[in-house]
This record gives sequence, structure tokens and C-alpha cells, in this order.
Amino acid sequence: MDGESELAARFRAGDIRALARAISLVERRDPSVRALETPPKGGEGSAAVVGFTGAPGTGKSTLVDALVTLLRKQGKSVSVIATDPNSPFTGGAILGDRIRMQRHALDPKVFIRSMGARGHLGGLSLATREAIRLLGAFGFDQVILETVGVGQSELEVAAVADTTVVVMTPNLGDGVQMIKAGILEIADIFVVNKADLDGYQRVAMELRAMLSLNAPGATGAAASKPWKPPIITTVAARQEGIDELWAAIESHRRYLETSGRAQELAAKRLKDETAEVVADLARQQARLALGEDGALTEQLLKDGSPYRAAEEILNRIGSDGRKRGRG
Ligand SMILES: Nc1nc2c(ncn2[C@@H]2O[C@H](COP(=O)(O)OP(=O)(O)OP(=O)(O)O)[C@@H](O)[C@H]2O)c(=O)[nH]1
Ligand SMILES: [Mg+2]
Repeated sequence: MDGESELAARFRAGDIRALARAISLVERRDPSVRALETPPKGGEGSAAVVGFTGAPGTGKSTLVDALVTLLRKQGKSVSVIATDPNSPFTGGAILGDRIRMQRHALDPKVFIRSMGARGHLGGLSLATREAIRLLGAFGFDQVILETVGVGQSELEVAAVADTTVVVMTPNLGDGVQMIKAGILEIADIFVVNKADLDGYQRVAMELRAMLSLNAPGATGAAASKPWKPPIITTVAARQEGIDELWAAIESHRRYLETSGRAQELAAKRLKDETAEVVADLARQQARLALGEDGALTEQLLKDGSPYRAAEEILNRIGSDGRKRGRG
């Protein structure tokens, strides 16, 4: 307990090592850091979040690195979280060469961290969301997420980021034909990077054609003035197009605020996250019960289907909770 309050004091005092330690605890889903996620004075304390996703090697890290440089010139503090859906939790170690941002390593206003996801039930989003709240409470202005677009990772980035940037390149085999289902729906901004290579105009053109076919049929507050994802071409390796990219990100953020979409999203996320937390807790309880309770397992095997045992476990959780509430 003493250790935790010391951690809290160091965190509040702006000690970056306390932040790093807190994020490690988040990765382990240690509940002791949750108190740190609320900013001390209310109001301020939430960072803007931009997520970058795209196929391996499209230049995400190079783009993020260039964006960090731009944001630092504006005096903003920025944190980068690189997640790798194929790696186990890393305890903060840098994932191979996924992160090309070493030149910012000595800047105290830049915090770079990687998180692995393999073996993490419910994917990365819970831990990422907690980490983002910590970074906001710590005082970072901007959080940038980077994740390789494999499996469900794009959807997870989109579920967490305010603005999702999907990065493509001209040398992706069949180009836009390769685009994964669901990408058009989650991308707020498309980047065609490596515009120094042949074929980038074709990728941009095909993308434009697909987007016009897929013209948004938005519902809710945003329906009257839907967002049209812009296509930005960049040469990240030469820092070209980065100003345009940042302008597009800012313009999307203004759109979220003026359309009322920001509030809709915040509410939806809190609900989704609550459901995930409940599922997580219930799963832990279920494993415990199934591991310890021979009679329950016997019943389960006899039934040959999970529903009765599941209901029994949920009932127990409910009555435990009520007992605890009274006690
Ligand atoms: N020609 C060219 N190469 C680039 C450009 N931007 C990045 N690259 C190169 O592309 C390779 C991959 O860049 P990264 O930034 O590591 O790509 P990434 O998307 O972060 O890669 P993963 O994290 O492994 O998925 C590197 O060799 C970069 O130097 C560009 O604009 N043009
Ligand atoms: Mg990378």
C-alpha cells in the first residue's frame, strides 16, 4: 500500500519513471493504478488520440516520427504507444525495429512505449484505454497509437482513437483491391505513403473511387454533415506531406467537436468499455469456479453445453456482489 501511494505521489509530481511503472501495472491489469487515471483537478487531463494502422512496412512509424517532430515544434507534449498484436506483453521493451523514433528518446516531452497484445483476453483495447487515461492524467497533450493492421487490430485502434489514420502504399500487391473489409468504415483519414514510388496516384485514384461508392450513410448527430475521409499523400521518409496530414487530423477533430460526434463517441466508448470490464471480471470468476468446484464441472460435463453452468456462475457472482455490498 505504501509503495502504491509513493507511486501516486511520484506520478503526480511528473516523474516519468512513475508513469512507465504505472503503465506496466496497467498491462498486468493491476487495479492499484486505477486511482491515477483521474486527473487531480478535474476538467483538464484528457489527451487527444490519433491512431495509425496499416499493413506491415507501410511507413507508420516513419510518419509518426515525423509527426512527433512537428508537434514538438508546436510545443506540444506527445506520447506514442506502439502495439503489436503478435507479441506478448513486453514490459515496455521496444519491439524490434517497429519503433523508429529513437531521436526523440532524450526529449522529456516525448514518451514512447510499446505494448504487446498476445495472450491478452479482449485484445488490446482495455489496456490501451487505461494507458491513454494515465497519459492524459499525467499531462500529455497528444497520444499517438501505432498498430500493425493484422487481425482485428484496426478495429481496436478505431475503438480507442478519436481519429483513425489508415496508411497505404503503392507497393501493396493488388493495391486498393487488397483493402480489408471494414477499413473504409473505420478510416477517418487515408494516407498514401511512399509517394516517391511509382503507382501512388493509382492507389489514390482507386481509393477515391471506392470512397465515392461507399458514400457515408451516417446516422445520429453526424448525419446532417457527414465526414468525408481525405486522402493525403506523403513521403514520410523525407517528411513530405506531414503538415497536410496534421491539418487533416486537426480538421477531423474540429468536425468531431462541432458535430456533437465527440460526445456521442465518448458515451459509446464508456459503455463499451464497461461491458468489456464486466466480461473480463466475469471470465475470471468463471475460470475460478470451474477450476475449484468439482460439482459444477461434473454438472457441466453431464449437460454437454455451457448454458446452465454459465447461469449458475453468474448467479453466484450476483449474490457475492450483493453480499459484499451489504458487508
Ligand atoms: N520509399 C519510401 N520508403 C519509406 C517511406 N516511409 C517509410 N519508408 C521505409 O519503409 C520501411 C518501413 O517503414 P516503417 O516506418 O518502419 O513502417 P511501419 O509501417 O511502421 O512498419 P511496421 O511497424 O513493421 O508495420 C522503412 O525502411 C522506411 O524507411 C517513404 O515515404 N518512401
Ligand atoms: Mg512501425
